[in-house]
This record gives sequence, C-alpha cells and structure tokens, in this order.
Amino acid sequence: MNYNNLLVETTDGITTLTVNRPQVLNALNGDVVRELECALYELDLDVTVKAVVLTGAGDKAFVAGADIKEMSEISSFDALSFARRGQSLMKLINKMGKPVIAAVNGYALGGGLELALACDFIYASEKAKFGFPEVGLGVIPGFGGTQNLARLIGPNKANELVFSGRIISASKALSWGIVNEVFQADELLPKALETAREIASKGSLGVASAKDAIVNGMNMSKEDGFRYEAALFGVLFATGDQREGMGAFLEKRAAQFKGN
Ligand code: DAK
Repeated sequence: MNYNNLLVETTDGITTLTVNRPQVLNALNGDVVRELECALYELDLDVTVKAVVLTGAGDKAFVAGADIKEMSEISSFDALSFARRGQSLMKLINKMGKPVIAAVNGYALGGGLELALACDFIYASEKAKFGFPEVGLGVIPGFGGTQNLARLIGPNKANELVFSGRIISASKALSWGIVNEVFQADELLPKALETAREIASKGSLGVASAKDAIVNGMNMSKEDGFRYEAALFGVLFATGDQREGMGAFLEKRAAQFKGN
C-alpha cells in the first residue's frame, strides 16, 4: 500500500517506518494516525517482517505531538473519532506479535511521546527531547500517556513531567528510565536496526510470546501473570522453533528458526 505521510522500507525482515511530515515536525494529524494504523496492521500480518523500527523524518523531530492546527479546528465528534483512532493505534502496537522499537531522533512531545511510550522500548539520539506540553494547551495527554509513563517511571516523576509541561533532554530521559539508551545522532538508526536484527535472529514465536507475557502480565496480578507465562511457555513446546532451538544447541550449530 502507498502512504502519503509515511515511508516504509523493509530490508532482511526489518521494517523502518518513518513518519514523514518534516515541515511540521512530523505532527500527527488524522491522516497520519490512520496511515500508521494501516501500516502496522499490514506489518503485523506480514510473516516476513520480524521487527519494526519507528522514527521521524528529518533531524529535528520524532513527532512533535498532535497537529495543533488541525486539532484547534475540529468538532467534538471529530475529536472523539481522533481519540478512538489514536487509542486503537497505541493498543495495536501492544498487540502486535513483533517488537516495535522507537528511534527518537528529536522532539517527542505530547502524542509523539505517547507514540514512543506505546512502543516496546525507546532508543534516543543525544538531540532528542521529551515532554508533555498538553497542560499548556488546556488539556491532558489522551493517547495513554499518563498511564504508560506512570507505569514506566512511577507516579512521582510522571507527575513532575506532566504537571509542568517541561521538556527534558535525552540524558535526563535516560536517567529517569524513559529511554533504554542514548546514541550520537548518526548512530541512532544503525543501533536500532542492529538490535532489531539481533531480535529477528531469534525464534519469532518465542519473541511474540515474550512480548505477550510482558505486555499482558503488566495488567495482571503477579499470580495471574505467572500462570499466563506458564501457559505461553507450555504452548511453545508444540512448535518447530522450540525443537529447532534446543536441537541446534545440542548439535552445537546455529538455529534456523522458521516461525512455526
Ligand atoms: N502541530 C502542528 N504544527 C507543528 C507542531 C504541532 N504539534 N509542532 C511544530 N509545528 C510546526 C510549526 O508550526 C512550524 O510550522 P511553520 O510555522 O514553519 O509553518 C514548524 O512545525 C516548525 O516548528 P517551529 O518553527 O515551532 O520549530 P522550533 O524549533 O522553533 O520549535 C518546538 C520546536 C517543538 C518546540 C515547537 O514547534 C513546539 O512547541 N511545537 C508544539 C509542541 C506541542 O505542543 N505539541 C502538541 C502537544 S499536544 C487526543 C489525544 C492526544 C492528543 C490530542 C488529542 N485525543 C484523545 C483527542 C495529543 C496532544 C498533543 O500532542
């Protein structure tokens, strides 16, 4: 499928998905949200794709939030539809059976930070900046940002960031646990792709089940989470990937996973 606001490039099972509106710092309008949802659905269904790296075009922004111009003019029913689409996009990233890595190359503000937080983890360039400016616009984060951030870094730091609307640096985001690692700007994408390739070399059913266990286990009691993990563990013993992975170890050779 062709997209007006996205670049989709797949090499060796790794897709780089780029939000491509650099003239407005990749702000999310209704079309971008719709296209992201379609693209991620397609990538989830494509068995040849093992991992996705999500980034922004240009050297200034990952995504500088929802498109304020479009948002300022919409009706309440359009806002409702925008909210539903945005929330369904964030949930889709969680439900996908493959990892999505956010490579934050500049501003990740408002809905842009929410998009990054919905991904499985975040790598950042040293030029990246993070924040929730929503309270300065008279609203609050509405694509799951308050929930995901507070679960990730705890309520106290989340409160400071959301209540103040302050923009923080990549190094602060690293020390707060929002991002996993910070790289020089020209190293960011290569490092994200390197990690994606490392993940892609593993059994894709195992990776999908691990994501399922972590994403869904976070919303369960520890007891239920343990039970869920055990069920997923058991199911993997019905797969060719489990036989191949353990067989390859015993035969002292590299595993050739087929995702079956
Ligand atoms: N929307 C639209 N245009 C934007 C934009 C945005 N979010 N951010 C930047 N731009 C545009 C600028 O207007 C400018 O366009 P021109 O003037 O050249 O036509 C161009 O991008 C370059 O930006 P600047 O000239 O401002 O660049 P600077 O380097 O000076 O400043 C900045 C960079 C990132 C600090 C600044 O652009 C800025 O403050 N941008 C706005 C950040 C922001 O407040 N983002 C929105 C957060 S609110 C919802 C759920 C979620 C949301 C909404 C609804 N529902 C549940 C319904 C999400 C809300 C948000 O994301």
